[in-house]
Amino acid sequence: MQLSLVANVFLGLCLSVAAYPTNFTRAPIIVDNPSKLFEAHLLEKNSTTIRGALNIWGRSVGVKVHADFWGLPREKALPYHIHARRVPENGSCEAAGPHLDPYNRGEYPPCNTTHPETCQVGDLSGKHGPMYTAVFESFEAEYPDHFLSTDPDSPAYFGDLSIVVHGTNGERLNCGNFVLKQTGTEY
Ligand SMILES: *[C@@H]1O[C@H](CO)[C@@H](O)[C@H](O)[C@H]1NC(C)=O
Ligand SMILES: *[C@@H]1O[C@H](CO)[C@@H](O)[C@H](O)[C@H]1NC(C)=O
Ligand SMILES: *[C@@H]1O[C@H](CO)[C@@H](O)[C@H](O)[C@H]1NC(C)=O
Ligand SMILES: *[C@H]1O[C@H](CO)[C@@H](O)[C@H](O)[C@H]1NC(C)=O
Ligand SMILES: [Cu+2]
Repeated sequence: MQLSLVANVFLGLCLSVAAYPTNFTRAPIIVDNPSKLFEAHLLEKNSTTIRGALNIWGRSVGVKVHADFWGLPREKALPYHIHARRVPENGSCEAAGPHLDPYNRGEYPPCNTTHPETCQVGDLSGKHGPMYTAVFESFEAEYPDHFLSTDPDSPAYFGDLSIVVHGTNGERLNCGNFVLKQTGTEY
């Protein structure tokens, strides 16, 4: 009797430990986001030519992202992400820390665009494609993302974080902090 209880507890622990990695990495779809617009502008002071901004609106399901960047190198695919810390006063993109990754995806296995729920939440270019410049030195895109939150109580909240644009070798080229631009209906 006592032995079977111990065995059951042990089995239960094993099962929960074994089951944990199968689903702890998947990002939940965020619903009922507060209707807020956040904007992150790349630094004007930065030593690169790369400038632009990311606008993100909270929606009833996830968010809408609008990316608008220029001064980019031609025929390059540049990654960009939401990073987990703010850029400090000195403008150091290094200080923005790692990606926003509330469900501990890490870098491996790499983000697969056909399964965005298994990507790091902050990995925008992994989920939606990098900034690609063919003929022009600019990049514009608009897309929905189901996994970001405009609610400060959510682990997927990005409103007090930053974006970083990377070079093809992963180096940090320019960055900027999100600020609240508008509360209420999307325009
Ligand atoms: C994993 O999935 C089970 C069953 O679907 C669920 O009860 C549990 O809450 C999930 N765990 C996590 C950490 O999401
Ligand atoms: C910039 O500021 C941050 C935070 O204060 C600090 O950790 C970092 O070392 C500074 N970097 C440079 C290049 O000054
Ligand atoms: C991404 O997922 C799809 C569908 O499951 C699969 O066919 C593909 O091989 C995956 N790509 C990579 C690079 O793992
Ligand atoms: C922007 O420029 C460099 C890359 O050229 C980057 O390493 C740095 O952190 C950024 N900040 C400033 C203030 O230049
Ligand atoms: Cu990044």
